[in-house]
Amino acid sequence: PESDKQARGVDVYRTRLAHRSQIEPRPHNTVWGSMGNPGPLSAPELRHYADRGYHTENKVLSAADIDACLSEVSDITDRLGDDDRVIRESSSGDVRSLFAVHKLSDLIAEICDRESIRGVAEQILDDEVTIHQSRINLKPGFAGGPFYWHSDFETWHAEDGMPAPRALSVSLALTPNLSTNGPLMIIPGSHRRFVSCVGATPDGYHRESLTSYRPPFGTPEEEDVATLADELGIDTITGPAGSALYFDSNCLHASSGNITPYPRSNLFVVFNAKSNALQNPFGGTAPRPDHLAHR
Ligand code: 6CS
Ligand code: FE
Repeated sequence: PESDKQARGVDVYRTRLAHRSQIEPRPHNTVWGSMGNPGPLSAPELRHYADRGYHTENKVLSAADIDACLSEVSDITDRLGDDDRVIRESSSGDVRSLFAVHKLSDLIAEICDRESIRGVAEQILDDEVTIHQSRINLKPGFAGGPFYWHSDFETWHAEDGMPAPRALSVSLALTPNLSTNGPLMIIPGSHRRFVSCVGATPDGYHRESLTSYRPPFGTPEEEDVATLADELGIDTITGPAGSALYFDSNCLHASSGNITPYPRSNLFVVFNAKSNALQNPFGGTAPRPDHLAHR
């Protein structure tokens, strides 16, 4: 069984192979420890998270936090110009993502460290946590590009050497996330399956993957997305500015482009359990730079 394989140190999340394999059950838990772990979430909220793969909360950030974050981001992008941490839309040149924001801004570092944010991650992961990655995704009005279906864990396992899905993301809305401006879509319960992706990944691939609307590697087969969507449905995560979405690292998720006049800007913080420290990438590539995967 899977637990024996894990005990022998065999990789139970094989991906980026030449041929697609099946959709496999995830051998690890979603909520580590127990539903009685102390922390901000109630036991029913933890059970819902274990079942569907995410939890939402309003008013996690104040209006002052949001204004401060947005003005920091525009100062930082002005200052950095063409730095690797700044990812631009291939068509318009607008900023699409800004990585390592908790290292670029003391204010954002302080926000990430709050009980309502880091505390929830520690409760769900039942461990001390480190920040694996932080970023702001800006989806400007009229010109925001989509993000194709993927599991973040699949990428972090293959390209960063994250051993197990003992990690989660917190997405903090800096603008309203409307049904129309490219909100996150999640296949609820997909975090309990592992969908492997086809194709050996080239070194330096992150330069392409972060700007591509549908990257050639780390992208599940359409048939697999359809199978899971038919079985489990698709949830659209909307919420006012200041709301938070906590979601498992292995949820299949995506978002559409934004052609409304209303930007959709979110601060993402990825927490990884200390006991799940990065190893060599499981997809056989060289490790990605520190601003994408802090070691
Ligand atoms: O490559 C990565 O690490 C990332 N890419 C996507 C599309 N989502 C999560 C993460 O930032
Ligand atoms: Fe993602």
